[in-house]
Amino acid sequence: MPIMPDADDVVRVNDLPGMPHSASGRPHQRFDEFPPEKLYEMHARPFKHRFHPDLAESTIWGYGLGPDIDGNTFSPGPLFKQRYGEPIVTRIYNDLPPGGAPDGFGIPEVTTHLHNHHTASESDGFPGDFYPVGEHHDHHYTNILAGGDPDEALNTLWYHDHRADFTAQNTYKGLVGQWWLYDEADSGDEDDPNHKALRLPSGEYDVPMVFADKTFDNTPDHQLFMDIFNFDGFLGEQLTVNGAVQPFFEVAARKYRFRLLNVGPSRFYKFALFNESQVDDKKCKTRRKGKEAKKAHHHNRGRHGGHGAHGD
Ligand SMILES: [Cu+2]
Repeated sequence: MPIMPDADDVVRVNDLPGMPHSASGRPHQRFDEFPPEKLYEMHARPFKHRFHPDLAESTIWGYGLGPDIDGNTFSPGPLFKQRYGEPIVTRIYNDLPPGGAPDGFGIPEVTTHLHNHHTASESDGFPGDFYPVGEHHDHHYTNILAGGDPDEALNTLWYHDHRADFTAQNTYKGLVGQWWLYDEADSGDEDDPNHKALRLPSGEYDVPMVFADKTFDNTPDHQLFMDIFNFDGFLGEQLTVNGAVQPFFEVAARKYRFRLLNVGPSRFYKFALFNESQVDDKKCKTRRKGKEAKKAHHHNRGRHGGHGAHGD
């Protein structure tokens, strides 16, 4: 199973000239009161992504930085690990293809919402705040508790394109990512000596999983397909996790934290964990099928600099 790269490693920058820039023209509130301690720059842009070793590369949309477009653009996007009390700014450029994509879905206008985060309106990725190709917007995340209330603490968040009427298409095309927020309790350190810390599994044992169902078309290069006229809820034929079709993840015999995120477009999931010594015959069959598939999927592991828990 691929693991998304840490945003600090792939999209963190030292300077954002002209900060804070507002694509909507509305000024940033209380910017000077919460000066950013970390800066990020991401470009929403097309790149080539392989969902499965048996599939050709699909051109989808993701977030990245730098001239190596296919090597440094990601979907799901870079994984943000932030902390309460540390304001940041993320600048997002719209580098999508003018006129859109030839596959008939997705619109090259963006506005990026950090889902559930307590964000000032001009940084919140409001659906109507979309901007065209070539423009950029600075999202100022103060990372303070709403009303100073510790019960308002949020920890597992995600960001996604939010363009009015095209959110499903643009997110299906890849404009999604996970965004974590630590605090004193959920501190990101399982050995934290602080008695208030939950000491949840951390590091490589704290695992993002972005679930998305996708359909690939019948052309020789198997591009991503979406039926945009299905308003009852389009369902993809293949299940992907972190951008790979049915990947495997080898685990150590210890506690893990799995951060399960369903990014749609429409499917419901029922998740279960079970011990292989306890499965009945029917489930064993499913599992055997999985084992055969494992060989084919093997090199799906470790993409994006990912890791298996052991020896991978
Ligand atoms: Cu959302």
